[in-house]
Amino acid sequence: MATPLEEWVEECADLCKPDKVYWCDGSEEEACRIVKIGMTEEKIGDNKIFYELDHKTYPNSYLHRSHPTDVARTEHLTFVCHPNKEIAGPNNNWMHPDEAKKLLTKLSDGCMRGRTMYVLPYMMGHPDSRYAKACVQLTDVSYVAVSMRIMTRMGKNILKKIGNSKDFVKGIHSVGDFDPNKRYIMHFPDENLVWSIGSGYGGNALLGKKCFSLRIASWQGFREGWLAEHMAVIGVEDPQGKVTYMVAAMPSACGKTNLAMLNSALPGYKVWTLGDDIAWLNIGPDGRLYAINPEIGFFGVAPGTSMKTNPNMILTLKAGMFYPLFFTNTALNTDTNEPWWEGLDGAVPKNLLDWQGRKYDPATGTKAAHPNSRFTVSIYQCPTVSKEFDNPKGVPISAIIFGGRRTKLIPLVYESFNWQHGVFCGARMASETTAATTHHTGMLRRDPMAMISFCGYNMADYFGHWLGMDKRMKHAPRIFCVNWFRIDEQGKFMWPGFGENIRVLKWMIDRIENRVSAKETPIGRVPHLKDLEMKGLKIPKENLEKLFEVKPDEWKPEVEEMQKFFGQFGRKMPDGIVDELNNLKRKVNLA
Ligand code: GTP
Ligand code: SPV
Ligand code: MN
Repeated sequence: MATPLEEWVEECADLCKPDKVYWCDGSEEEACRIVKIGMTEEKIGDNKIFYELDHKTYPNSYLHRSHPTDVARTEHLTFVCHPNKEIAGPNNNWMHPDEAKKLLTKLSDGCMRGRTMYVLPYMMGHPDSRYAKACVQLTDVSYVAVSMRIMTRMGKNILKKIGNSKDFVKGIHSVGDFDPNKRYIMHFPDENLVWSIGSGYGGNALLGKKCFSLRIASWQGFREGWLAEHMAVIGVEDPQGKVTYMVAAMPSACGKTNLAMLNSALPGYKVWTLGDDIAWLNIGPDGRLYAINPEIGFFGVAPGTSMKTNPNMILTLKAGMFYPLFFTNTALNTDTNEPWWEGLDGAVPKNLLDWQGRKYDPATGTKAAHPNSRFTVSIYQCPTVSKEFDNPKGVPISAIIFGGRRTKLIPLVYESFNWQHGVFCGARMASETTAATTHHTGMLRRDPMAMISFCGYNMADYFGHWLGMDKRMKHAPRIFCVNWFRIDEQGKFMWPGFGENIRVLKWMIDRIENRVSAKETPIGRVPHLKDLEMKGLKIPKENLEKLFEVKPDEWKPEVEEMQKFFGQFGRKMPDGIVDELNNLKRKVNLA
């Protein structure tokens, strides 16, 4: 008798009609074999799937060039298919599940002809964790099959775990013919199913990541009393050796990976890495909020990564402990056979191929690496990985940080007055868009909790769920907001960022430990300058003051924008948020 899993795989194979079906065991030997297939047999246009890079400087590494139209998540082609539109909310594209399935069935008929269908059993979360979920993804491309091995706990032991049960998360993925007109990323939350066709890129194709661990898991969390969030998870160790765990929600390409691997500029302080993109937050038996990172890899932004900005990441990329490591859409230095991207240390190499494999001429003013070029690498290679990383219980969280990319207005750091106000601070977040999605970059967009692209249900209900967490926790974390991206009149960053951000984290710890007071402003509490450890950093006092300035008049248009955004949700908006908005309006003289 076939198991429910075997039946499902067979059904999908009947529809997609691959030449072969191959069940992955997740071993290193298998990964080597699949990478070889990608280097020799498989192609995207004229490009092979993988090119071997120099293994002396970047051990186990390969370059992947995606289809040129397939370089980022495509939010306009992403749908959340609840049985009714109201559940999906104005924050999601919606299609009725029957209609979506009809469309996908048509597009998938024979889509894997001539290809192999890889069956990938994997776990999001540590298999011993009660919060972990067993999943199976199907895919027809080696890049995705092996990327899933880097990003998730993949292996045949998961098949045993699933056994005869129907309780596993399903993912169907095919690159189809990469036609953006036939590209869809569809979610069926009530069936724990993600179905994606036409894209091989990151969040569109590694279905355990954004699709399951955020969009579907956020819906599960809503119904089961937990939170699935777009957050980094870190432990900050102070000079006495005490570790304070924090999570940080920041939109795509706004600093989570860099924060997760922060190399402290303050002696005695150290940041331990637990996650750089996704956190699942559960209330533990002791009433505290616990975080696990369901992933085991980084799919990180390459441009801007250097020994100066993020030395721990450069060391991770060169560590060579785990097979393999991918660079996607970076440039290639043909003299050394090494990957290259804008912002990497040293001079621009003379002989570069750009991300599409064409000879690069800097005189054209274009970038050699795609701005959303990325690396895929195991977290176990990270020199700062926390010893708690594999703890199935997760780590107890003392602070929640919300941070956007704002060139103006938003202070470097402020603390919320209480939980409800903190949730409002998250809900009113906005950020300038980046290359992580196929939008225009640099436009201000409302992005509550950095989840606008990932909340798999009506965001008004999501806000209500956040507000309600407070009553169920005995020790709620403090909520802070940060902005590393303020610029001055000359267009230069006013705060040096990266390793210097530890000064901001230290202030948070001092607040949590009740060691310092803070200055009340209409939007929250900002530091007294004397409480910010500035030793070793020269920033003129006027600039520092500017980083914490809150002028009610400047906030008026911002508050009007928030109100407009919240307005979309109509009467569904929870009272707690409406009350906080009204308070703020009064404080900036708008009411
Ligand atoms: P996703 O993987 O898309 O979710 O992004 P992320 O939030 O992990 O962003 P990441 O840390 O990769 O940073 C994206 C970009 O922001 C990179 O180009 C970084 O160099 C830049 N960045 C990160 N932290 C800072 C900072 O403190 N200051 C400044 N100025 N730039 C930063
Ligand atoms: C993001 O865009 O937030 C990412 C990259 O982390 S992707 O996996 O493509 O979503
Ligand atoms: Mn992300």
